[in-house]
Amino acid sequence: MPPDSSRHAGRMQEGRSFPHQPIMKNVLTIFGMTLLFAACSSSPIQVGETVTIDMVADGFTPDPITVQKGQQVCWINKDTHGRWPASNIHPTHEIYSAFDPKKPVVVGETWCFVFDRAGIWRYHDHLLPEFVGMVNVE
Ligand SMILES: [Cu+2]
Repeated sequence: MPPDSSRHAGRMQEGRSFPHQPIMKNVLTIFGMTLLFAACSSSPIQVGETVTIDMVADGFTPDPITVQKGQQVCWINKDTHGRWPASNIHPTHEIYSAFDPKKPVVVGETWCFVFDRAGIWRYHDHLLPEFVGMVNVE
């Protein structure tokens, strides 16, 4: 009787532990992937997130920023007059000519641009060229 019941108990424990293993593995895998994703998303900013730069009375904020190639960056005008973010060099904007709304962004409006070229892209406000910024595209 005692050997039988102990063998039975042993089998029961095995039977209990086996179904848990794949679940624990999945939990650990998901946990690991979450950590990896969190580590990757801290910096630089990942493609797909909305990256917004405020155009305020004293310039651009945040500045500088680092994004991945293909990232859309939006400039929102929180100033009290028209603003115009554009690629250097003022006044031609020829370093990255597509990086230019070609007209002022009115108060409260947003202008967005997708950076499809890696590089360090310096820009300025075409209406207030003393305001400068930088987008680092990796
Ligand atoms: Cu300019």
